[in-house]
Amino acid sequence: MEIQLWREILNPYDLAVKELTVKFEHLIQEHRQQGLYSPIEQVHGRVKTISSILDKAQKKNIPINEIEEKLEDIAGIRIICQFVEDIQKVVEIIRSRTDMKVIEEKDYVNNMKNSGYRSYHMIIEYNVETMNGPKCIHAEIQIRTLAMNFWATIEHSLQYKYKKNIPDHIREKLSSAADAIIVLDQEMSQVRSEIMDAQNAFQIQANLVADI
Ligand code: 0O2
Repeated sequence: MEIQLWREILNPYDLAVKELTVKFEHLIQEHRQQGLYSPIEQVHGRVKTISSILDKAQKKNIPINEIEEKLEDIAGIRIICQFVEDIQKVVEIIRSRTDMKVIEEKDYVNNMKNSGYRSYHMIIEYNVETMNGPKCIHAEIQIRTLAMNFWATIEHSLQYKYKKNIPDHIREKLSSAADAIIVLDQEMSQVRSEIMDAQNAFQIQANLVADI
């Protein structure tokens, strides 16, 4: 397929990623302006690269004309939370929104993948308005803690380095690191209320200074 045609196909996904990123970033801002703790700490978005789309389609035996229908993560949003408890709050926020429709959920937070990967995935339908009119696309929202994100980022880089064949001794290290992350997230949850209070007090102070 020609590069220009790919650009046309990916344009609505690019728009969706931009819009969704702004919407979730705005939620953080709304919470902070009201001196409230935000369950969302950071938001990142990306459109899958053409080579990554083609690799995944080949791996899953998806014909080229069915890629848009069957590959649900061409548009990807990653929401990073401070605490495990925040993940459920974000899930509920997304479920209750009228501008996106949840069509699938995968809970790898409570059902860790064999690799050690943990994250909550939601596939949504989202409408964008393009030059050619409205288009409904799929997007994947991954919700995870800072600690889960640390693990997934390192593991993803290793998968890339070793072309998905990570040596056993490194796999073992990743597996024990994944267990350590579960413990870390549990320990941080135990001091959650103290941290939330401290951050709220800091935010209120910052808002007051900004108003002066
Ligand atoms: P990229 O490069 O991040 O876009 P699967 O058949 O399991 O490979 P599927 O059916 O699309 O994938 O759904 P799943 O399991 O929900 O995984 C989708 C995405 O979750 C992946 O996209 C990764 O971003 C992330 N993910 C899933 N498993 C792992 C894992 O073991 N380690 C890491 N680091 N990330 C994972 P892509 O397209 O595989 O990769």
